[in-house]
Amino acid sequence: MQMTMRWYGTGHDTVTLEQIRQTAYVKGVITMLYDKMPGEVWELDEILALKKEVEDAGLYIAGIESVNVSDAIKTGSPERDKDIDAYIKSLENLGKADIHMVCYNFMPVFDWTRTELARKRADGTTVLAYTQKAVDAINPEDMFGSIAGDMNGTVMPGWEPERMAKVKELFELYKDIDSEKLFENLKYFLEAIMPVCDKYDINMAIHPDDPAWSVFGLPRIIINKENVLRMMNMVPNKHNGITFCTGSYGTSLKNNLPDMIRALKGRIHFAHLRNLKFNDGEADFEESAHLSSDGTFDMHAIVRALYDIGFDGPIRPDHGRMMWGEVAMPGYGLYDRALGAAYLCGLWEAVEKEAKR
Ligand SMILES: [Mn+2]
Repeated sequence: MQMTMRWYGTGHDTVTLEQIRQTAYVKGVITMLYDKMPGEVWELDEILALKKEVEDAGLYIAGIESVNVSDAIKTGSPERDKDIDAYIKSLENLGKADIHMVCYNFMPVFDWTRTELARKRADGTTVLAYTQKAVDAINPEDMFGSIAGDMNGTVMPGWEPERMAKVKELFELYKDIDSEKLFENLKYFLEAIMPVCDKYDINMAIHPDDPAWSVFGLPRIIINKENVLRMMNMVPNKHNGITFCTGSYGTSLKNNLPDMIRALKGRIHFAHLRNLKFNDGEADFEESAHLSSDGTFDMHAIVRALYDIGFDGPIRPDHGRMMWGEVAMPGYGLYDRALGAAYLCGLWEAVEKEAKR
């Protein structure tokens, strides 16, 4: 296991590499070239400059989150081959820079959906939250406007204002895309990129859809064990793997997280660990502290399952609460993610020492 933290890059993140290194728990970062649009090539010199900056700070790049997949690839439009060529070139350059894990997602239109970015808890911290009622009451075009005021002046990946200004057109693009078509387009994409992944030993780690059900009538496919196994089996290559995000799979209480981890052994290349607290069935949940007792998940059982399958990839504490007066991108402040990293390292050490006794 490698404990990491997501870092958006100088000028984009309120957290510095020095602060991350000083946590002592976190040795690596998960980062990205922030300004790259889907379909654009990640040039080798840009990747190497990012790598040098991280290494000069005493850390290393444990993986990329994300190299984004274009709408042309997701919808299977005629321009997709050009975008896939660019994607392959980016992977090749990452491989040459000795980076071997890439997270991506295949979600239509919205990368993830929360209806509140700053729900106030009783202790004064704020958290991201979701209620189905709020989604049902809103037009997709108004989704961005309803949460934009809570972004603390940051630009949240997947929710770029330029992209959100075109939501109507985006919905138009996806109007004939159902789950089957999306699976087909994912297969086409994966088959095209596997050779370069084999050549440079790059583990592709698809991020699950969040929440794990259809919103606004858009298809969602990476949502449960059955669908993930289907995805893995349709392109049977160990480089075709997943990001196990507990906060995304866990939005559906039907998903047994430790059981899923055990079933997906060997193909989990990256883990996002966070806890959710359900307030009213599946219709209302908020992102609690990582601590098991603050939420609904048994974090010990999740870490235990990862340990048992021999997981050796990067883990990152996922979204944290906003606390201690910090102003940062919602979910991506330093303080609560540092607490999360410390807690997860503690769980890991305990599980490991117990197992070896
Ligand atoms: Mn995640």
